[in-house]
Amino acid sequence: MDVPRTVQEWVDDVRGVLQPARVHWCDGSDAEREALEREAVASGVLLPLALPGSWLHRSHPDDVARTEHLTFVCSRDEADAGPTNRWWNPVEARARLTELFHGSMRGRTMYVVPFVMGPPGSRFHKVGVQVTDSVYVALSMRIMTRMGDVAWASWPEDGAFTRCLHGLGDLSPERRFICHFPEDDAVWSIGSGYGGNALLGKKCMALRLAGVHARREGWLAEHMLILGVQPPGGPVRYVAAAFPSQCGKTNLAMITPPPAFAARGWRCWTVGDDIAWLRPGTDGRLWAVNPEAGFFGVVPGTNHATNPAATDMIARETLYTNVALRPDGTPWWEGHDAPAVEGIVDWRGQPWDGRTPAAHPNSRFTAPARNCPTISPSWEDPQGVPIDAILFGARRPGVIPLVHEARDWRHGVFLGATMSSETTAAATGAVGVLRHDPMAMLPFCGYHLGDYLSHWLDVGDALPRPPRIFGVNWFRRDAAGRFAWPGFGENLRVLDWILGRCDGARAAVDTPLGAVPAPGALDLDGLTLAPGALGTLLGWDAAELESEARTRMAFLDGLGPRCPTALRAEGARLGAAASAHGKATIPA
Ligand code: GTP
Ligand code: SPV
Ligand code: MN
Repeated sequence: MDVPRTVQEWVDDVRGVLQPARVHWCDGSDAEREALEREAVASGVLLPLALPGSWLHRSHPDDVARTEHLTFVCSRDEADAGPTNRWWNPVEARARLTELFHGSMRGRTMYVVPFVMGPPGSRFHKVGVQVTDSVYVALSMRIMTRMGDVAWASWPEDGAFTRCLHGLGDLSPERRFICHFPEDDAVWSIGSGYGGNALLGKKCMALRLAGVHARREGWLAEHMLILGVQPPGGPVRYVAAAFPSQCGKTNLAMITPPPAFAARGWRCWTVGDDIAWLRPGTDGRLWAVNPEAGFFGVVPGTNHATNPAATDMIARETLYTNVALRPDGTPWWEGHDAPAVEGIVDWRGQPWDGRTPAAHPNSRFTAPARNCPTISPSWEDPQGVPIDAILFGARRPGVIPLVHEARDWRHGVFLGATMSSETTAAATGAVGVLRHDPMAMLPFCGYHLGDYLSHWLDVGDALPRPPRIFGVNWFRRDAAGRFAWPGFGENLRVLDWILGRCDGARAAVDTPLGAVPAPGALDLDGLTLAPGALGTLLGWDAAELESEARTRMAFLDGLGPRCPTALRAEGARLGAAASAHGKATIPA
């Protein structure tokens, strides 16, 4: 297959600036993977692990998470980036980054990585080409995307591709920039080798830039997992769920039914764990694909009790980043199945002191989707899968119930648009700070957030059979500060209620925020909750919700005049409903 001339010309251009010693065009073959792995071991970028086909990469200690304050939307008009993005004039951004890129690959290899996002040949797929000087990034792109010659074979007739320029630079956070050029369908990233900053097909292309296309073309590019849930004897039903980074997407996407449900024959199927592209189908429903081909998941906390599917998946052909190493050459982390042993080397490569985390809290696995034991037979279906319910979830120690249901699409968009969640180690900065994160897209929306929310309303208006929308919160805490809900596999109980609601078959009671399970409507067979836990999980307090309504309104006001008035009306309705209810609490 010939390389398209537009690609050849672009690669020649950037090569002139970067001045690498060598250029390697990736073909995606196994022989190439083996050669790149050998090269990476020789240069100290990868250490072999005592797990089949698996490697450890230790990043620069200042380069362990996304850096949102260094991530820019470089639209021509500043107003198009909106109040929640950092904007940089595209001409100035290009000039500054060209300086940094200039000669930055001298003496090094420049990898040209063609890739496809979405099932090749489907109406969902998009192609990109990433240039990088990181062999770790090239190998990661091979797992996370359909990489190599398959891209040339899937080249679109209009020749449109995303130009992804990536360089490690000097890895200094002072000279680290991740710039998006929506008008040119391009990303330039320098100074970081970390996932979301460096695997440009992922957040940069499949969310920030794809979102701009999606708005124009009437579809949605979202920070969502896609999960198939199969009740006993029934067909598979699909849900899509948006939770902020490190708030449980991968774990829910790979959920294992709890024993009481498994015994009755429930099955769950993984379609995607981080990004969903959703389009209206001819049947009036919303259909979703996972544009990725692998999982870039949080390692700490992964074990056979929390996530057996991921635990099995990452026992082979896995690229680990910033985990600890045991003397037998196997990886270890906080929350591993096995207890710590003598002689652990921490994520920095130092003897572990036993006081600080051995694995970085944002240490990650990169593993191919095909190795996931729960991967759905439909995960590469070019049509996607039809979505029955959309979930918006957040990390909220208080106020927000375990589950609540929106009255309709508009109310659901309000619930998603105004959700907030505690920050996590997935991005640099303070952890545990409550912030608004609309649809879990605050860091990933590549255009004006007000326009994005209008687009959500428009998509719903055009859908004859829209999914129902729910809010969930696995992270509510009791008076002693413990999680009131066991989470993980037990979350299937909530999905069961949600699907029941979609069928009109489960009871609910209204609260100002939305409908919650009526007493007895949540299937708790085989689960013992602490006394009072259900009250904590489903109860509500009028004063708390009034205050919640005020914060949500203030957030919408901050978006300015481009924020849809329909959402403000929902905010006002929430405030009024909360004050009208006085001090009511749902008896659980
Ligand atoms: P990103 O890859 O950053 O987008 O994260 P994610 O949304 O996929 O989150 P992930 O599933 O990796 O979970 C993040 C953290 O939340 C891990 O430490 C999990 O152990 C924890 N977690 C996930 N699900 C649950 C749950 O149901 N309850 C509790 N208490 N913790 C959970
Ligand atoms: C997230 O932070 O939401 C992730 C990891 O999924 S990254 O790919 O770095 O964005
Ligand atoms: Mn994510």
